Amino acid sequence: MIPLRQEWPPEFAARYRAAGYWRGETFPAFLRQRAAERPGAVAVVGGDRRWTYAELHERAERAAAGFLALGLRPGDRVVVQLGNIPEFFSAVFGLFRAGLVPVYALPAHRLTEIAHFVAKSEAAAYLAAERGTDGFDYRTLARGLRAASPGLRHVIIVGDAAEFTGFDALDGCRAALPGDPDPASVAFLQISGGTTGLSKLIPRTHDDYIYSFRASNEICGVTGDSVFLCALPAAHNFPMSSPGHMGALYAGARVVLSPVPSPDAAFPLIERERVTISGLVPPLALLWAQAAATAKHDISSLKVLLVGGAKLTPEAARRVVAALPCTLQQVFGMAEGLVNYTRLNDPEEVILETQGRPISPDDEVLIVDDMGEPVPEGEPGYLLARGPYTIRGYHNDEAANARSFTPDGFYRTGDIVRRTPGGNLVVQGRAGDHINRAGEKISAEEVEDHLLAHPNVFDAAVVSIPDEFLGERICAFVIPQGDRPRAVALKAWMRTRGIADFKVPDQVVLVDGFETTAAGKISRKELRARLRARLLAEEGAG
Ligand code: OOB
Repeated sequence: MIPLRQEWPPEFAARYRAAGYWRGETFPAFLRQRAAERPGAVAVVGGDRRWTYAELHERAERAAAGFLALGLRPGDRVVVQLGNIPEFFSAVFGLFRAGLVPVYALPAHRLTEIAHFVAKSEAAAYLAAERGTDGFDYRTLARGLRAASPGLRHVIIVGDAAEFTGFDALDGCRAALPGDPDPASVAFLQISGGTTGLSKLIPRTHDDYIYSFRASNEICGVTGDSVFLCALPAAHNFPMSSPGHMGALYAGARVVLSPVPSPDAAFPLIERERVTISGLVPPLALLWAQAAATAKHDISSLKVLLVGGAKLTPEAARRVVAALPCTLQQVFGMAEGLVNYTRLNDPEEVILETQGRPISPDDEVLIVDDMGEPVPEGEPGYLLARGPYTIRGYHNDEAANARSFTPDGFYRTGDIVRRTPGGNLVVQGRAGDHINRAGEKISAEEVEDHLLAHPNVFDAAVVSIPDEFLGERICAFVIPQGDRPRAVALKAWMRTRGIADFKVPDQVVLVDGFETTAAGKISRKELRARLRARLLAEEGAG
């Protein structure tokens, strides 16, 4: 199998190499190096397990040999659905070592989504844990997946594997392991928060991704003495690379896994492990801030808290800063690439009121109007990005690529931003019709398509509604047909669709019809905007 590539034009690739961003490093090589340099240092802590760098390296080697012994071949894609457990790391570093390509699913994803990732990536295997923290049995999902995905050759399970292959028993011939992968090849596929329809797959190379977290380490102050608490799902791009668990492992630091992000789970770990840095989405940061006031645990070791994934308002930022004993660092990033940070020594107003500035001197950021022309400095516009760790295209999706990239290779982020005189970005909104629910991006169209499959739904329009806690919540306007469905029943039915729970509408409003203009049909986008405005006006009045 030919390694997947992500193509930057040769003159860009040459520039990024010459500037020292792309250094030819790879995931297997850096883990091997850390294991050689600091074999006895603790790399990963999860539950009562503490793996040193030597042990993590050894486990990854064994898993890699085991994957190949099963018949998987370098270049094959493997959908990985693991929560915050140490095996996340032995599995993905094992895959990297064997030249296999992880496709990162979230623990919350269900059969419909996993089957889509398997189909889109043409995955040869699915790797999951027996159960999640919520008790969900992924072996049941795997059985459905087998039926839905004829191309899938293996199911590998961490824990009790039932009829599937057990991850812990994997082993094989070390001599069969390949050399280090091409640094320019695709290391893994990340999942996009779909703006239109289903999630797209984001190919990231060793070169580009390692640059992004190596540079993030510098900006966030991560060194070999840091202790990173991974409280968000490890498969998310934010806790993976900003600077994330991968940044921490690159630095030779310690990664502590919290099974869930609540203060109840996280604070005792911060105290016990003397955690120095973590990252949260805004609703959780507020929850931590609230809990800190009455916390029994000593969280004074925490030096930096990154907050991103959704907009942190200045007011919320002030609350976080007042309540937590650390420096707030805002991060505005995307799995497609571009990441902005406020800097640790920025003036307070920058930290509270902006989402920071790009990682790299070679990040090219344009803020443009509807016609694609740059807006006057300081005015809001659509953010376009190009640079040494921003992709040039999605995996296997020409239609999305035509929409999402300009002819000269800028990624259309869909975010509306303005730039302050100091060069920092402030996120003001977005162009697309997705809902940012506590950092999870949900496509309105995807949720509408599910609703339309219900026999008593004639039409549906899904919109985001501002929510005090979540930032935004999902509201579905539904025109019924036949028996009028009840909102609770519709929500319960959505839960049977094999989708992540965070996509189930928080609110269902039954309506008699959707207004049309005098001229007839209006666009979905316009319709969603009008329905949202009407509901907000009614709520405001009521
Ligand atoms: C992160 O990545 P994704 O791919 O889940 O979502 C990207 C989108 C951005 O385009 C933007 O709409 C929104 O999430 N976003 C923010 C934000 N950070 C992300 N909107 C407002 N303020 C922020 N601070 O969410 C992600 C990836 C890497 C680092 C951090 C977040």
